[in-house]
Amino acid sequence: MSFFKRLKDKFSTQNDAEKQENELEPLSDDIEQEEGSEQSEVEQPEKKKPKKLKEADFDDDGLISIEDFEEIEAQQLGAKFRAGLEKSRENFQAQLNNLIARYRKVDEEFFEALEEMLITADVGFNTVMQLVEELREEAQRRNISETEDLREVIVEKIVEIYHQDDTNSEVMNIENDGLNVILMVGVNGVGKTTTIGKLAHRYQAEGKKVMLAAGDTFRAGAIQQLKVWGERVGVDVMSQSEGSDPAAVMYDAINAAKSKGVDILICDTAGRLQNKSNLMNELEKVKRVIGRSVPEAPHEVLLCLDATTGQNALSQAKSFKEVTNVTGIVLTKLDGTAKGGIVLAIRNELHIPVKYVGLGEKIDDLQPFNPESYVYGLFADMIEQNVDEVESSAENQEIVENEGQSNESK
Ligand SMILES: Nc1nc2c(ncn2[C@@H]2O[C@H](COP(=O)(O)OP(=O)(O)OP(=O)(O)O)[C@@H](O)[C@H]2O)c(=O)[nH]1
Ligand SMILES: [Mg+2]
Repeated sequence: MSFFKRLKDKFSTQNDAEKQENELEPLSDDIEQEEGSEQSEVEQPEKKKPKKLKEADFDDDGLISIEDFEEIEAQQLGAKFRAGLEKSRENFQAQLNNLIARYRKVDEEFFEALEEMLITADVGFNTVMQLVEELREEAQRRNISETEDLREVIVEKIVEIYHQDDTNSEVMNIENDGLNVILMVGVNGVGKTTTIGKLAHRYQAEGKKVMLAAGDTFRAGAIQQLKVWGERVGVDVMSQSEGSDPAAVMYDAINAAKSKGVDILICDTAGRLQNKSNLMNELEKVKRVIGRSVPEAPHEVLLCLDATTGQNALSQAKSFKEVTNVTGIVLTKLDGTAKGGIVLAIRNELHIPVKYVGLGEKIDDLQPFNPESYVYGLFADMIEQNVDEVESSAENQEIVENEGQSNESK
């Protein structure tokens, strides 16, 4: 199965939407259909299983199969990435179509133009050089001479290049027993507090007991903002007054979390400038206090980066990496940029995994990062169109062959 077909089958709800539309036809049509059922059965094209579950999909205990569950989950993820990456997709698809139309033959000029396109989309210089070098080799190895035939290889290579550096995984280091502590860090306004709210919502939905710690005692209104998220999600927020020592807030919060049997404590921190050494030192103090109370903690130090700041996000990450052991990146506001390539730059140039991406402001707009759903979001229309074209040309080929055979037998 081709790479594009696999992505389409996994993430697309295209066929389901059609099916659901059909299901919403007025009742009278159903009756009509029943009358002429023989004919309509013949005409029904083969469609993918609907996302809407039928009674038969549930077993005696009212549960659905793991396969159905995984299928629905992948489709929902695909739809989220598709919606969140709309701006980037419009940009990436238009640029790539343009390049393919302008340079029909695969040659050095095409590769140079592709390099330029990817660098402009924030993919990062070193990553682009590596990606395009591998494309050159692949094109030569597979004897691809038309740029049109490179579409799928380009998208496939993006996923490969992401996986290449797989020493760190996207999976969160969360243990099932005992208290887990997540520390959220980053500069002002990148989305730390919002991400904490969304993350609390996710974990709570998974059945975890969650608590929040209002460690941003610096900015006026920050404690209140976290409390609002706490109320929205329905979790406790531990706080002290504005201006108090963040390390003391964390210390108290950890004790409270332990006594209440909390599974996951998520700690907010003040937005800090990467060049302010006192603020960066304060972060180390917070980390030390957390580590003293729970030896394995913090289990995750998540650095929030705002995707719309492009290459600046990379330099922020480098500074934070110097003072604290960042275990993962949350790339926020990916919905707000047309330069979604920043994900690849972060992964390849910083060697820190992107664990979550923010695809909007709503509570369920934080999604675990996965390179396949990401490239699907970046190229969904192109992927679907390409698969449809290949399928219809295969069908036409079959018709021609069948006609040829029946003519021969005549
Ligand atoms: N579109 C979009 N907006 C987001 C996303 N994440 C956060 N925001 C918005 O970004 C703004 C800043 O978010 P905060 O969570 O307050 O950022 P912060 O890092 O806590 O800011 P400080 O506390 O000032 O350091 C808010 O308006 C959020 O709604 C996202 O994924 N997409
Ligand atoms: Mg905040």
